[in-house]
Amino acid sequence: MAKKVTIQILADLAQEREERYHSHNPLAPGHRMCIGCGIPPIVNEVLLAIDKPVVVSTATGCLEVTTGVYPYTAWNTPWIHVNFQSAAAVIGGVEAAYNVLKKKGLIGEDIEFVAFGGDGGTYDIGFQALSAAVERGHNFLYVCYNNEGYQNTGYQKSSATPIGAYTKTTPVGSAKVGKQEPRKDLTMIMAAHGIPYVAQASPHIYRDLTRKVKKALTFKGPKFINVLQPCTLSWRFAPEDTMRLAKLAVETRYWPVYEVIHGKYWKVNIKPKRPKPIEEYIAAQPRWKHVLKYPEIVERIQKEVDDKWNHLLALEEMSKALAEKEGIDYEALFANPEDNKESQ
Ligand SMILES: Cc1ncc(C[n+]2csc(CCOP(=O)(O)OP(=O)(O)O)c2C)c(N)n1
Ligand code: SF4
Repeated sequence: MAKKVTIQILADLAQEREERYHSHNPLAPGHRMCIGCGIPPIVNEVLLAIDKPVVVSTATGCLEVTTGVYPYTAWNTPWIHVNFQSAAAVIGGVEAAYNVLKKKGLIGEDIEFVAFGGDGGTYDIGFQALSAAVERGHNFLYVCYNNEGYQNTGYQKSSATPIGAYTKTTPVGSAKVGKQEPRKDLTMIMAAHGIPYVAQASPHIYRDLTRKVKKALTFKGPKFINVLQPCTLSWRFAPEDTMRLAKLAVETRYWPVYEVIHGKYWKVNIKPKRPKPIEEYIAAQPRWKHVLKYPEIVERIQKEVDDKWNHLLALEEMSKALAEKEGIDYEALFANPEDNKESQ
């Protein structure tokens, strides 16, 4: 009897989850992203963390081409695809129009505005539009799903591609071994805009990502979250290893997860006690593992990782001291928004 009841409960739970997935999931199943692609969990975690109606804009890229193949759509929420460089400009325009309609009493409900762009559409071609939209102070959240290359067009390098990685435009040969330049640090650049909230996140720590979205939305004005997104096809790992790759990126400190409030207060969310060497992360990716034959390149990558990590820790320490000087409760600044709700 007990067994039968348990099976029924599990069946009900599965049914409920299924219904929730189909009725509330902002990005429905049936899109055409590659098996194991890191984009769908990121988009779903971000949008499921938002309790209000949402309008989404996306730049051209894998997310867009796989979710809006005419006459189908995977979007269960109002969605605008715009040209490659304009996701931030367009969501800013939509938010401005909404403000006018709200002022005229033509819209009553509160709506959130979210833009998604790949690293090509965010670090490179959409950067000017993004920087301008946040400078204008529009109230929106921009999420970069960062797969470190232009994947939709077959993997060309972007300014997020790491040193030594193979791409179609940074081949590996006797003259040059993959990409020569280090990754652009867009999260730092966005923090330098002094906007209310900036963060880095990883899809394998989905609770952290959810919390960051909720935290971001407690601020009015522009917010930016940069999420590392392992790309099965171009990084060339097995589809079941997506979250393992994301985890390794954090464990090696290649992708620190942290948040910045008003460009002033910094908090590193995860500090691996025994950080893994960068070789482990590199070795897991056929797009990159050729560099293991070149100790000087590995050393350069490890140095980049260590320098950035130490810089982040220094910023964290400095902001703690600053908060103290200003009489601000540093821990309260980064408190979980759900905790605040409970204590109200
Ligand atoms: C102005 C312009 N240049 C180039 C293209 C071709 N194009 C479409 S998607 C894309 C790559 C997008 O890369 P990214 O933003 O990193 O997103 P991902 O494909 O990785 O999702 C390119 C180069 C375009 N659509 N418009
Ligand atoms: S190419 Fe990469 S980013 Fe694009 S859908 Fe496939 S796995 Fe995802």
